Amino acid sequence: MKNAYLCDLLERVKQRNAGEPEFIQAVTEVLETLEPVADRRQDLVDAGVFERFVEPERQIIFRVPWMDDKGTVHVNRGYRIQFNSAIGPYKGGLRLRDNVNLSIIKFLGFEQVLKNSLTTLPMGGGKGGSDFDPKGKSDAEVMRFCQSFMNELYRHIGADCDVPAGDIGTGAREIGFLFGQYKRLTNQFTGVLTGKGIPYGGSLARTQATGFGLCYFTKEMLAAAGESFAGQRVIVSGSGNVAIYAVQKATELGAKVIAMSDSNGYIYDENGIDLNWVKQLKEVERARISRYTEKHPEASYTEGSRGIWSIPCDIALPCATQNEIDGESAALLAKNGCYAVAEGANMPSTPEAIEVYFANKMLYGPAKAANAGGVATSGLEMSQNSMRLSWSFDEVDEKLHGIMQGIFAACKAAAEEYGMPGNYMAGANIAGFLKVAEAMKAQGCV
Ligand code: NDP
Ligand code: 2IT
Repeated sequence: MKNAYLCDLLERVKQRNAGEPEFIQAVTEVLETLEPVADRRQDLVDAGVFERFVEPERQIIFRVPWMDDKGTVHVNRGYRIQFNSAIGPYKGGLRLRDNVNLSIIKFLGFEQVLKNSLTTLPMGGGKGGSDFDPKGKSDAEVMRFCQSFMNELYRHIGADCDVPAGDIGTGAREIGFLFGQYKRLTNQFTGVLTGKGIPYGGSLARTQATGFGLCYFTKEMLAAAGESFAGQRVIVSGSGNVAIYAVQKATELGAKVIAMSDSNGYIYDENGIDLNWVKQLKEVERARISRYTEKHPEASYTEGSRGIWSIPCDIALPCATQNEIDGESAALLAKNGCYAVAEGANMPSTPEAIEVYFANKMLYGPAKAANAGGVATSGLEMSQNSMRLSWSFDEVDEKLHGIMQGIFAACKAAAEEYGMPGNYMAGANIAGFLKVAEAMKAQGCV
């Protein structure tokens, strides 16, 4: 990066947020790709938009005490980062995972601002969560945690203020408990959370949306290069909400998905993954992916989730977590003939991995564009809640499809306009940023 102003800003971000490696990683990538914007748009520099853009509007950290089934008290830490409200209420998921910390929630909130802008819907960006992991807890323990979490969070959120949703560890069960407690505390039935169950205001197709949207985006990216999913060998990491519906849609589009994983290890099934069995294991039994081979002894299970990237494939869809593909894994993918990576997870590729993609002229669909279908459909859930109406599955799916096509077109156009054709990472960052930046400038120094 040559732009002295952005170099200086990045230096200050690093100093001010020392000890937050994920946040610094996300900001570094974005500022580097925004260089041509800063070069051309002195007005945005003068309005302090870049400085304001990298500082969250509000950061809330709170104690979450809860009691387990044996009567022992536990104390977790809750977070909600309200990053940017220039184009709409704060919007973004809640992550429940033992490794959650301020750095992770801030990077997610920062990326969410750009992602939500790309959807074209009126949503600002935020993220939250806790270092509580629902894995291995009883339903009653999860409920008590969620109620305690909401006992503090409710005062900071609202349908026109901040609308949380799911992320890692937060699925329909958790959203239900959170919604119930919000309603009890406020005596209001509003669209304050998305990802709700269908009987109480959820949107059809929200469960499928991130995985389906990832494949709709990837389909566009492949088509622009004269390729398609048909007959391709695909690896999908993870076996949670995003991964499962990415496998379903990629298969519907003609691909053969040969591997999936969880945080313990990966399965490899040359016959194509039996998704109904994975759904039974993961969605119903909350079991480990290692049990896949009980029904498919011809498939293999290997301990350690990173090994999944050593399997030869054409297309890789990382759908587990941040930094799951490092430079070494990316080099293996390239060496084995993988020509496209599209990200269902947030920031799954390290900067070194991204360098490998570009050096090998691979197609690269960055998370904030490729996985925006989840939050886009959350936006559609908000619309339905506001209208007190609900749309059919096909109606929502069709809108999602159109939004993902629009996001790809916007990334492609911005990359070309700013002299980096084919660089959808730069295109996503620039297109997402410009809308938020214009709104921030118009609203003055706030
Ligand atoms: P889930 O909790 O449903 O599934 C997460 C999956 O990733 C599980 O298979 C989990 O394995 C695995 N995983 C989680 N953490 C790690 C880790 N540290 N190392 C290896 N594997 C891990 O979450 P989602 O499917 O909702 O989220 C997956 C990714 O997609 C996240 O990056 C999330 O931010 C992103 N995303 C989610 C959206 C949504 O709508 N849900 C929208 C956009 C992005 P295990 O079972 O062992 O925990
Ligand atoms: O990372 C994400 O975009 C999500 N976890 C979904 C957020 C949402 O508000 O639906």
